[in-house]
Amino acid sequence: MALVLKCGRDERARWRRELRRLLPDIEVRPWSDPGDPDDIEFALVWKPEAGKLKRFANLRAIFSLGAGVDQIMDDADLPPGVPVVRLIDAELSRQMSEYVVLSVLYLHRRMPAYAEAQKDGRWRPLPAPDTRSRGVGIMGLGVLGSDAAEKLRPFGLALLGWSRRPKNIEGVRCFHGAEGLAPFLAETGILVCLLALTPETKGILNAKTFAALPPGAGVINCARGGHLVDEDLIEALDSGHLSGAVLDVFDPEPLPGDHPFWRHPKITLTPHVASITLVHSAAIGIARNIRRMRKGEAPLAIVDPKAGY
Ligand code: NDP
Ligand code: OXD
Repeated sequence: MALVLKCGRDERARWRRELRRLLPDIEVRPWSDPGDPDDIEFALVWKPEAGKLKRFANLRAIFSLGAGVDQIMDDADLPPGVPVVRLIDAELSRQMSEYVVLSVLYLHRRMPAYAEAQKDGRWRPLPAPDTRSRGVGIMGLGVLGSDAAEKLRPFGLALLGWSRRPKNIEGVRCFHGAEGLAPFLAETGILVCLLALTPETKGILNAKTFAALPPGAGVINCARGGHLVDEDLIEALDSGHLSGAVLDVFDPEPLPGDHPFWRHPKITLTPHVASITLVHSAAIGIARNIRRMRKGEAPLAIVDPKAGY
């Protein structure tokens, strides 16, 4: 049995080691030199080049190396009938929730304004924020969004959530679908994007969405750069309608050196590090799914090709 691996150069040896440890009879082959393509039963990939997966005629599953599968589903030429399997991993959820809690509290406690004041050497106390009335709205209540909501709950903020299908989450006022978006945004003082990127959600963080948020709102995007219309964010920040933004993801990546986000005083940015796949943890779930398939069972967390995530 052979598995073809496409990951960053730095992680290659680690993935090979972990997969061999967990599945001793598996042969791990590099993407650039997979040998006889007919030997390949499984692919473990991040951003495979479009059209390349279909060269493996005996492929049984495509495992994503990240939680977001847009980097695979973008390929219009995927081998038909082969399941794409998402990465669900407790370490990914833990890291993302840390990032969301950090960023929400950072905006809630007006840290961007204090950072500005510090630059100018100004002692400028602002009124105390009212935690109970601060609406924190999470767009995307999937694996990561629902974990972030759970981790935010103890802080006593007013939690809201928005998703495609109805949800019932303790301590979160849940909205869904196109008709749920406006009432959700109207009460959201800090907006967190943890949506899947699909044709429906592309560009959803745009001028219309920002205008529907209360004045002074903040925005956190840790999903995909494609969700955000960059110029609309800059305009909403410069007009004073939005007070600050924390961004971890961009389109394109790396963010070009001359992009205005780098030097915008109301933007805090990080280089797509909100949650990083940890090999030792992620490999366990992938090995479990391969074992399931060997027993004739379907892998867990299959992407719905119609929904695109
Ligand atoms: P899930 O698939 O579990 O959740 C996706 C969420 O998006 C679901 O709640 C889904 O709604 C919602 N959604 C999709 N389409 C729509 C729509 N048209 N309208 C409203 N809601 C919609 O994904 P994860 O939680 O695992 O991951 C979320 C994203 O986080 C990933 O897709 C990836 O882009 C990003 N990510 C970023 C990382 C980083 O380091 N910055 C690291 C890991 C992930 P429903 O629940 O109703 O289906
Ligand atoms: C992911 C990511 O999708 O790192 O896991 O962005």
